[in-house]
Amino acid sequence: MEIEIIEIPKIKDLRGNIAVIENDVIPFTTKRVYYLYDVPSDATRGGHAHIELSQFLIPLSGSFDVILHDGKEQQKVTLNKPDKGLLIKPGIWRELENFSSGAICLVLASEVYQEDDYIRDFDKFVLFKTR
Ligand code: T46
Repeated sequence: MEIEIIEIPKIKDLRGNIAVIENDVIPFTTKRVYYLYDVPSDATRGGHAHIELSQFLIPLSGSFDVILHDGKEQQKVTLNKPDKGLLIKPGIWRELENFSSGAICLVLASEVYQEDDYIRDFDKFVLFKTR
């Protein structure tokens, strides 16, 4: 499985950095933005896949691990740089864990929230992938 890390273009000067997501930096138009914060270090978020939704996860602050499963293979990636985000396409199971103190995960999503786009049962996900 390919882990799709996208580097966000940035403008650096002595006052600090600006990272900008526009045009074709990510391969979808953002319809929703949300963020995870104040996540306890022993908590796990995610634990589902999406049928249609694409998302782009950015570690605005701190770090966390994302475990991805494509129905056959599992891989783990640590996000810890605010100018490097993770693209998660539809049909990928994801779990987020090991949040550092103060970590913030910003998510750009291709669709508004729809509960019927979620597969929240791993066995159903594996079945979905074999269809
Ligand atoms: C994902 C990971 C990274 C809403 O009403 N609107 C929203 O936009 C979102 C994201 C959630 N919710 C409600 C649905 C649940 O009642 O908030 C509650 C918690 O959502 P969930 O358990 O799905 O949260 P996470 O952190 O496990 O998953 C979220 C996203 O839902 C998911 O798409 O990939 O963050």
